[in-house]
Amino acid sequence: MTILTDSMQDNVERAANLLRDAEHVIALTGAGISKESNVPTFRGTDGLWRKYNAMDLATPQAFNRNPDLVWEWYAWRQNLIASCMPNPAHNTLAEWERRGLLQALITQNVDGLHRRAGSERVYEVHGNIWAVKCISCDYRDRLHEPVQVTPRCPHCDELLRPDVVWFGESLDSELLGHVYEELNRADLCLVVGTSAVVQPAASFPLVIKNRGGIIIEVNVEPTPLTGAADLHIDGKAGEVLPAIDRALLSLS
Ligand code: BJW
Ligand code: ZN
Repeated sequence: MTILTDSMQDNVERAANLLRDAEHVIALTGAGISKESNVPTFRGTDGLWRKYNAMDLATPQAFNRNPDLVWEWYAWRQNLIASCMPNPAHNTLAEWERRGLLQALITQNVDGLHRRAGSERVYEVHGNIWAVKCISCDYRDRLHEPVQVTPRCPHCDELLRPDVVWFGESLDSELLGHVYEELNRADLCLVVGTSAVVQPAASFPLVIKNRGGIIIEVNVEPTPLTGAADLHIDGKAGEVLPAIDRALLSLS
């Protein structure tokens, strides 16, 4: 178990009190929650965008230009993610859902680690790395292993693409409708491991804040949301979330 500094422990206890008193808690997670599972983040010192240009890989234009290159990158990430396991931060959120403390989990991550940890009320707003869809017809499927060659549609023979949301693409409108229902019900948003720069997800917590709700942010760095947060806990998700859980258990 990690030993926390006094100020960190104070913040952890404040978070536990806020969570205990809230009525409808939701979480928004980003790549930072999976960092301790060894899934690379996008931004930051060893983030994916340091090595690769987002515009060469995560846009529909990039896929039209060079589908093999884009698939090569996704296949590399699928291989990497297949060998990763959920960490104590994913596990804590799953446990809070089972205990009725967490009503919904909105994630920008495509790695599927929240579901693997046991979370069920998960909204994967940027899609899932194991999902594919045809660029021409309505065909969709789930992969069971990393792709080896650029896959094609069994119905129309056009290219299949990863069913994820690239820059310039809209998020699924039905899913977004459910997300906004949650945002409009929630009185506390726990924001974990996101740089909060990619819209519209970065603004989700502000919907709650603007209705008088609370934002608790857990991140190893400040973000554009930090100013709006009622509490920023500067620490690793895999250490802070289990610490909040211990504090919650000692309250009850
Ligand atoms: C730890 C930690 C530890 C590390 N513990 N913490 C308004 C203004 C300007 C631009 C726009 C705008 N509205 C829309 C746009 C355009 C664009 C956008 O937001 N651009 C900005 C970058 C400026 N948005 C879009 O295009 C979106 N679509 C859209 O808005 O549609 C409507 C529309 C259409 C056309 C025109 C205009 C509007 C779609 C966005 C899709 C993003 N897709 C990606 C790829 C997904 C597929 C894949 O994974 O391959 O999603 S990009 C990438 O960024 C990925 C992530 O989900 C997303 C967010 O990243 P995240 O999770 O925050 O990760 P990092 O790496 O940025 O941060 C990690 C954090 O963890 C850091 O803070 C660390 O400190 C922290 N950390 N270790 C705790 N152990
Ligand atoms: Zn097709």
